[in-house]
Amino acid sequence: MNITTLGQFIIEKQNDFPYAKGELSRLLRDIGIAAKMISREVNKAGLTHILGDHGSVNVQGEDVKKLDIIGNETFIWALSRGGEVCMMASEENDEVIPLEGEFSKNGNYVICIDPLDGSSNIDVNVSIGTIFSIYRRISPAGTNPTLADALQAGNQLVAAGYVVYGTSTMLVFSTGKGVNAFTLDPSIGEFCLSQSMVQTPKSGSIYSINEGNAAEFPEGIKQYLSWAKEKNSEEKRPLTARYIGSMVADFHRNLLKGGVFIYPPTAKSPNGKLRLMFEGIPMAYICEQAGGKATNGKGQSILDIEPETLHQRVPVIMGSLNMVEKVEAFLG
Ligand code: AHM
Ligand code: MG
Repeated sequence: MNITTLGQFIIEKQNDFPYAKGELSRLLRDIGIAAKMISREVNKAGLTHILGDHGSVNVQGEDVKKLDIIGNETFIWALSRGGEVCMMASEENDEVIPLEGEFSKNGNYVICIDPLDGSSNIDVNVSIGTIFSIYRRISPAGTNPTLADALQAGNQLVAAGYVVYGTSTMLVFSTGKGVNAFTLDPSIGEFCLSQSMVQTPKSGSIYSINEGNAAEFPEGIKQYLSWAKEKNSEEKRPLTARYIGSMVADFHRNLLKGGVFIYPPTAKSPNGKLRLMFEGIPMAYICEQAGGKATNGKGQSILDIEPETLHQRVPVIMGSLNMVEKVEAFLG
């Protein structure tokens, strides 16, 4: 049988990992466990209206929690046990969360996480995701971690990835040597390697943007959208519009098929909607590791932005190299 489980892959590849190999291996394994637990909860989410909605008490007399809260708590639990992570920052929490496991203070890593991205799709059985990024702490091990340990630019990342809860559950991550994708086989409860060294096509036909906001987009984006819809068979236009409204799912499709994902500034959100630490940086890292490009539309790579606050937002143009450069050309 030609199957490589996540556990086997991590052990086989750990010589490629930066820093102390065993620590990052254990950390990635813990992320895999948390992802499987969240996947289980996502799969039974449709039953919550039978068992009780958020804020109510279900038939077993337990409080029913929102899936994003469950996701957050699952990661805190999974990462507190191992002792590799000293601190977590989450889209769900205003402040950083120092972990309180017995060995956490000695942990060398900080993790930033969006435990359940695509909240508008949670209740309607449409794909959602988890996004994570892993940094080496700056403060010395054994001391209390600080906000500065989390506020690091994407070019300092040790690893990043996402989980997409779609028709199947997939874990896609990079430790800086390419992108590998694993699919959860529920019959054996293991993530199995399904695509190694993923490369995104240099060009594609898909553009993904919430065009409902078009009236508020920068002029260059409006012009790009008109160009994308023009008929030009030699240049394979019009392009194809695809937008789920879950960044992980939109990004994952474009990564495999070739496309560009755009969340531009709008009059209402001058820095766009997506968060630099929890969505912009980790997805930009995967994109670039797969041969794509990720920019803020102002000539700066998302990975080079120095974060100032935990929840700051960033405009995003990411995906196939040629398609991102085309959008940039319209922005001037
Ligand atoms: P969330 O973190 O509240 O779920 O918001 C992030 C999501 C992304 O997954 C998605 O790309 C975007 O919001 C969609 O926003 P919009 O509905 O404005 O198009
Ligand atoms: Mg989010």
